[in-house]
Amino acid sequence: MDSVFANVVQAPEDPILGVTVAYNKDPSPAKLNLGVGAYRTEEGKPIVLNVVRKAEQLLVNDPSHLKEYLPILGLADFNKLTAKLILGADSPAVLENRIATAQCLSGTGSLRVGSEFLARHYHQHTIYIPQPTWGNHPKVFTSGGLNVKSYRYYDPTTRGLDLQGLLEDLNAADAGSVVLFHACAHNPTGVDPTPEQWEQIRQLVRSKGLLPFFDSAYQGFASGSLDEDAQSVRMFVADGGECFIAQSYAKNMGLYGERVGALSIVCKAADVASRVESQLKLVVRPMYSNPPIHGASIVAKVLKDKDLYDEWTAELKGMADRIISMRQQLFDALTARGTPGDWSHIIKQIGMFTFTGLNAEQVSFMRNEYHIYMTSDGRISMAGLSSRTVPHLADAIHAAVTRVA
Ligand code: PLA
Repeated sequence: MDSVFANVVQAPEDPILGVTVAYNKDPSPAKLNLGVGAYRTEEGKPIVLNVVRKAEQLLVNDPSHLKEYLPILGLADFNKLTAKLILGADSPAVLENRIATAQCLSGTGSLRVGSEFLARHYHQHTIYIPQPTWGNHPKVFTSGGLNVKSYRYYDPTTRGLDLQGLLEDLNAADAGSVVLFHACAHNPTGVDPTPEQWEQIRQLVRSKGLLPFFDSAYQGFASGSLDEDAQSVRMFVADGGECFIAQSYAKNMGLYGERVGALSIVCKAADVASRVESQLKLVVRPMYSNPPIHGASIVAKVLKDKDLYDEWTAELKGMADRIISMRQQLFDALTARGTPGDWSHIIKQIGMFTFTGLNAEQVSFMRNEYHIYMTSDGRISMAGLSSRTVPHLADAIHAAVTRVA
């Protein structure tokens, strides 16, 4: 008898996580995974931050720390502190209790819960996402019940922001549309608006009555400063208007597999926020009931304790600085090889990734000949690189550019 699933077709691997699957199968000792954005040390190893180890030790030693279910919207302390982290402790929205926050399954889960909430309670179901954007965005929002459209963002000829195109597209968007922004360190381009450009965008968004949805997956990872990387979001919240924010602790606290993040909905009034919060529970309860306790407890410990917090920001700055130094080293290595083309975007781009401009053929050449793995759009994770591996990557890029059209 045939299986009742005999007609199920083989699905393709995920464009980002599938790179790791291919990498794991490669027996070459020279292999290098620059696909997924996961931080590696100078030795090429994953790390658990010291501050996270300390917080975990405190939790283990605390007999009052249990494994009970959390409330539907998660750990209350965690939620408060997480909203403060992105908005600033002195934010009027925080002080006036105008924020509904749900602890969610990292950044992805926060985006998804936000999407489901919008599909149920917001009159406009269209969300505009930048072109290009993180590959999972369209899938999350479509699965979450929204219609996805895109706005121009990146200009390949200048390797910079297409501000004109962005403003035109948002100006032409249907009234009330949701607009997704990367709070900082745009993935995959590494191109962020300047503060002046953000201000222009903000004015347009508010005058058109669009609803901003910030994806903050890299706070602190771009500049090394948590406050600086939150400026875009704070600018929008300062005008008193509403917005959605999805936060992730995967990168900035290295809690990837703990799946810890939050969705915050900033409202105009406290009573609205409290009703919104009540409805968020109805979204979450049938989906996964309530979020996991471990990661959120670690984060709450770190954010609550001044010494741990200071230690965290120092470790975070160390990671951001190492990534920035990898940019310089790669740029210098290509310059030393006389690799054809202008590579200054490597040092200009912001955050975890360099959007190299390499095409899909060059990417597959580098995989086949040099065992270097990256996404087919030519994005490389600078956080996966180290001083030891820069020459290998530079050789590979040089060969790809000179030998593959
Ligand atoms: N938003 C953006 C812009 C991201 O780049 C990522 C992760 C997420 C949200 C979700 O992260 P989280 O759910 O783990 O908190 N992007 C990674 C990993 C780092 C991935 O694709 O899942 C990337 O390599 O692009």
